[in-house]
Amino acid sequence: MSNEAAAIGTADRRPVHALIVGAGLSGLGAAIRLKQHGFDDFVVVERGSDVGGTWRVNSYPGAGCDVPSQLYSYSFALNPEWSHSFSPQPEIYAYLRKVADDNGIRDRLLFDSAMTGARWNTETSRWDVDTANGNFSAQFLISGAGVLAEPSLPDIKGISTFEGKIFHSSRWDHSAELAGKRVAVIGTGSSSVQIVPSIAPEVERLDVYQRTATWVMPHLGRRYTGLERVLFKRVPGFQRFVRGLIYANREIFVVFQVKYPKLAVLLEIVGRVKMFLEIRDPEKRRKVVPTHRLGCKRMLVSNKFYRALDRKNVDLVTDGISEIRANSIVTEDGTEREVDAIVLATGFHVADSPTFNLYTGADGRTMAECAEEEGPKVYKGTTATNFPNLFMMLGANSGLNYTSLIYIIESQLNYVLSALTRMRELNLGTFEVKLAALDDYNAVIKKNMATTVWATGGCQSWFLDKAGNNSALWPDFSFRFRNQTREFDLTAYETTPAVAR
Ligand code: N01
Repeated sequence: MSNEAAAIGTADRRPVHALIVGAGLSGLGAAIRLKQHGFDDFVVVERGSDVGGTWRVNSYPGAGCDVPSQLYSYSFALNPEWSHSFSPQPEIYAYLRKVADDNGIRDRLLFDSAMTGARWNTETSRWDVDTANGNFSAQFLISGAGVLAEPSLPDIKGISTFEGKIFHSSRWDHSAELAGKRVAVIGTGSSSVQIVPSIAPEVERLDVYQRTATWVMPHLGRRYTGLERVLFKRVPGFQRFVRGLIYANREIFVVFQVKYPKLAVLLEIVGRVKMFLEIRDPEKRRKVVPTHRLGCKRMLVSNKFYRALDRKNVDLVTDGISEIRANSIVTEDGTEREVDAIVLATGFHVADSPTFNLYTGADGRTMAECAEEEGPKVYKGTTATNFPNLFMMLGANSGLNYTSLIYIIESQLNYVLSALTRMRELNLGTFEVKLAALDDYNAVIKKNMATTVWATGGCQSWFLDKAGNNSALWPDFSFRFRNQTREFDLTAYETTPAVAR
């Protein structure tokens, strides 16, 4: 630590130029890009005991990525070794561990170091960050805490009285023996469609509790041939070329979801044919027909889910759950079904993530309080008024549901690096986005959002916040997000000079 750095921190706070929260896709990427660009004075605090974030914790049976493998890697670390065109979770987790090793950032990672609070200190113009493993004074804070990281547990009467195993999909209890048992899965989202076919053949009985039917599309995954892997490895540019083609192909979904949602009817035909071909039981087939436009909820992708539902040992329950008892689930029609274990595939807190309580801005309000009072307002998905020198990875309206989030993360990292470089060149100490710039930006987002399938498709989804606004997704082509984050647009910000210390 330099003398200058030591002078900036207080007695119990370690001074750092940048502190990164989380060692998932965002935090790991941020650490590597900072190091590559010579911003060497940073630490990464991670609540878990390894890198990987969502790809470390989501270890449920069948976990995998429904975005093509070729897009699911950093642009600076393509992986010619993917075994399949859509990767299983263990491979993605292994890839992220390897990326951490190959890029020499392990010495910056502080594991078992949950961030417990970050407060903007108006006197030092720095972030006071408390963690389970020491306290820091950081000039810049990069939050990579994750969007789908905080499990949403259903508030069902009697749930705490259940005596069997009960756990959330993202906190899979690997000690729970499900083979030969009566199991319930609550929820039919992206996690459930991977879990249900994986456990259905081994359990005695499986009750799948569906609140809302969602469109399921064919899974186009396959194993890569040896030749393809050799080409990826040995032919310069080949893998990047394939990646480019797949990227362009995925952007077509923007046409269905954002530009002309009515066209989604064409894809719904595919969904209907799939129901017909994969479910023989007419009653079950009737129950899986969605009542919303395709894309309104995140489209599901599976060739196994409907077939699993069609099994004799699987029941698709669409009556609402009224109560959970010591050994059973009771539905609103009065039926009681005995179960030994319950899997809660019930999604995550997104717009209402408890993480937002941890960040306290310049006026003393937390991010959660600001969002409650004004709605989650973020500029270019990354910065916010009242939170100087904070970069939020995957902040409001930067999410994508049809292509790789790594593309957005890398766009944001371009913005972060451009900001840090400009600040250093101009000898600036702080930045804070101007309210006018923030409002203008969000007015455009709101306008673009109005005609999307997420707003007009007739469904509830985790994309929407309490007020019914979609604060999760980016309503345009992903390359437009990339374009707007190429350079740090200093004119949109209030800045202050660096203080000589
Ligand atoms: O969660 P979800 P998920 N009683 O919120 C139901 C990503 N992901 O973990 O639709 C009964 O989608 C709820 O019902 P309803 C991906 O972005 C990616 O499956 O609200 N049911 C719904 O069916 C995805 O979108 C991959 O009516 C209740 C389900 O639980 C996101 O993670 C793989 C209930 C929750 O579905 C979240 O997916 C997996 C209640 N009280 C996940 N509460 C990839 O492959 C909720 N539900 C990249």
